[in-house]
Amino acid sequence: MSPLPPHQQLAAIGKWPVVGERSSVDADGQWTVDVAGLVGRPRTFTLPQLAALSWHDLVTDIHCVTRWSKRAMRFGGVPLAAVLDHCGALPEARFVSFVARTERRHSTSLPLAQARSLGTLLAMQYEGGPIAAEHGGPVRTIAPGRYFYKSLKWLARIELLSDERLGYWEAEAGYHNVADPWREERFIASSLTRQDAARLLSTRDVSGREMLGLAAAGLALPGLAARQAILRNADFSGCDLAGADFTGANLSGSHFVDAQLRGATFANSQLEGVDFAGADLTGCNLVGASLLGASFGDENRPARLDRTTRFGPGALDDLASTQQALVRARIVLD
Ligand SMILES: Nc1nc2c(c(=O)[nH]1)N[C@H]1C(S)=C(S)[C@@H](COP(=O)(O)O)O[C@H]1N2
Ligand SMILES: [Mo]
Repeated sequence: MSPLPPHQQLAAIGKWPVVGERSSVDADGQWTVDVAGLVGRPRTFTLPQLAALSWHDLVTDIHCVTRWSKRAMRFGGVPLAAVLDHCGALPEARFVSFVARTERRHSTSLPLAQARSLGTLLAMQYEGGPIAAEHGGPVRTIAPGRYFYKSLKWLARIELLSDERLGYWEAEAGYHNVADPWREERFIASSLTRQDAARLLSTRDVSGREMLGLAAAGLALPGLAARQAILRNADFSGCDLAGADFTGANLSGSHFVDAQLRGATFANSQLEGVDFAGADLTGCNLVGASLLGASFGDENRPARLDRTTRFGPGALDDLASTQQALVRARIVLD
C-alpha cells in the first residue's frame, strides 16, 4: 500500500471523525450554491442544476491536520473546473474562496490554478449515497492532496478573487495556507521567538493566553499554570511540566515528546494530534480531553502510562487502533 504522509496515522477502522463545525444553518429550504466574484456569468445553482453540468467520481485519501487519515474515500459530484468553465472565470481571477452556510460563515481558499490542478470536486455523494449532514451534506468541497481543512463542508458560495482571502482556520488558528501533507505544512511559523517564549513562560502562568507555535523544548516548567490557554502547535518536547495545569487549554498539534508530565492535568483540554511519545503521564488527568489523532508513541518509545493515568469514558475510541492497543495495554480500565 502507498505510504501515508509524514506523521499521519489511519483513523480507527470504519470511523470517520467529525472535525470543526457540526451543522449548517438554514438547511430547510432548497440548497443553492452561488458562483460569484470574477466570473463572466455569475449564477445561483440548485443542486440538480450543478449535477447536470458534469458528474465525476473521485477516490482519494483524506488527511486531517490532527494526524488522522482515511484511505480511498469515494466521492461523487461536479468538478470545480466544470463550474468555472460554465460561469467563465475572468483572467484576473487568481484565488477561489469557498464559503459555508454556517453560523460563522466558515471559509477556506485556494489559488485558482491549484484548485483546478488538484481536481477539486463539489461533492454531493459519498460511497454512492448522500453525504451525511455532519460531514457537510448536501454539498461539500473535496480538495485532494491538501490537509482536509481545505475541503469545505456545506458549500454555499464560490467566489473568484484577484487577491488572497485567508480562510477561517488559516486566519484564526495559524493553519498553513498551502497545507500540503507531504511537506507537513500544518501550521505557519510562530511569531514568538524562543527568547520571548522563555520570558513569558518564566512567570509560570500563561492561563488564558494565546500563543501559537510556542517554542519551549527542554525548559524546566514544573507546575506551569496554563488553564484555558490557546497553545496550538507548541513544542514542549523534553520539558519538565510535572504538575502543570492545562485545564481547558487548546493544545492541538503540540509536541510533548519525552516530557515529564507526572501529575499534570489536561482535563477538558483539546489534544487533537498531540504527540506524547516517551512522555511520563503517570498520575495525569486526561478526563474530558479530546484525543482525536493523538499519539502515545510506539513500542520503541511509548509514553509512560499506568492505572494512575485517568481517561474519560469512551475517550480512547478517538484514537487510531494501534494507539488504542498501546494505551489499553498500559492502563487498567475498570
Ligand atoms: N464549514 C466547515 N468546513 C470545514 C470545517 C469547519 O469547521 N466548517 N473544518 C475543516 C476541517 S479542519 C476538517 S479536518 C474537515 C473535517 O471534515 P469531516 O468533519 O467531514 O471529517 O472539514 C473542514 N471543513
Ligand atoms: Mo482538520
